[in-house]
Amino acid sequence: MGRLVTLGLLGIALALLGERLLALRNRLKASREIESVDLPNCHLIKGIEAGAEDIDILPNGLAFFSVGLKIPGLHSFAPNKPGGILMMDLNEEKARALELRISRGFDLASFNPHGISTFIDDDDTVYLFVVNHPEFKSTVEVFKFEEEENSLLHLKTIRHELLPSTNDIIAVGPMHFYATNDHYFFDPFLKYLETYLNLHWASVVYYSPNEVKVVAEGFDFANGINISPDKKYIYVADTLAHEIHVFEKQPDMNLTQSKVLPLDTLVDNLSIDPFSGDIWASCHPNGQKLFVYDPNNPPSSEVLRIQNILSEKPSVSTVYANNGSVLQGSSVASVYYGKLLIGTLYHRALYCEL
Ligand SMILES: *[C@@H]1O[C@H](CO)[C@@H](O)[C@H](O)[C@H]1NC(C)=O
Ligand SMILES: *[C@H]1O[C@H](CO)[C@@H](O)[C@H](O)[C@H]1NC(C)=O
Repeated sequence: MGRLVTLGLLGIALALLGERLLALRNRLKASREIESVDLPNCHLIKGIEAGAEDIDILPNGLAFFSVGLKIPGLHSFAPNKPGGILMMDLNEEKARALELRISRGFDLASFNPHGISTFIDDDDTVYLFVVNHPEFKSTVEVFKFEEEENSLLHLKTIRHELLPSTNDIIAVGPMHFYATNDHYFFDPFLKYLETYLNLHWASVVYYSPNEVKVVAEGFDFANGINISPDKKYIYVADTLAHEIHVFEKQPDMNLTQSKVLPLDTLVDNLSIDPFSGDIWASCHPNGQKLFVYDPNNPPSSEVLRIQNILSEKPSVSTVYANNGSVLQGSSVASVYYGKLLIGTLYHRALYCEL
């Protein structure tokens, strides 16, 4: 009798695990293949061979790239090289990416940059916020950009218990930002379990020197975050739920949900066209290929443009799609006056004239 009960329980446990595994395959869109959508005028950017996880472009056309991200379990083409921040002037005919110098005192050896965001203060000071994973922990580094010297002056390292697994960031002040946590847990095994069990414990946190608070939660895997040009709305990509969430920003910086846009792909970074307000979403059509790297069947890339997100019927168009023969694992797409930059998690970066 006891043995029958044990067998029964074992059967139920196996069925549950099987169901979770099947659900995970769906969340990863493990069986999705894509049709190519080509852009005519594109070239790979020299000097970026091992990922350009995030890109942020200043109004004057200077683009920042965070490069060399390493995450446990994720492939890397340069596992021993620390990460860095590159800059490229999009106004130049033959724009090239140059590495920015970082001020002394900052630990470059453990620099592992992820999401980035810029903020321009009233006095024109440019702050660069960088999500960093030194020894796979999460911090936010605040730098001041010194354009004449092509350098970054390190101002502050922010650590907080509400920022256990930070992914992306959008700055809203010189020491103020919203950030996504892609997991609730800090420990790699618990993170894995959290994702596997589909707990939906990922969150968005508001940080300021005076107040730090969770302002949205219940995400499967909160990833890219950005803000509308009028600064009224915050957009959050939930990668494993295949959604973009739209929140209205309140005067106290709390967020109230105004809509959720379902998509057929794993959305990574979101960037905003400063003029039209269109959202450019860089996506992973097939998450399985991204996490289980096979050079013969590499991860693909997909860039979506979403117009009129606040309207009844937002329009979603595929601007670029590639099976990995050119670009693998697109994680960010950023536009500047008819130019499109597409970065990837651990591969190269593409520069296109639209
Ligand atoms: C990707 O597409 C190209 C043609 O566009 C094809 O030659 C190549 O075999 C495809 N690669 C994979 C991995 O499917
Ligand atoms: C995604 O893109 C945004 C905006 O360009 C950036 O701030 C963020 O760091 C990027 N990276 C990730 C991992 O979401």
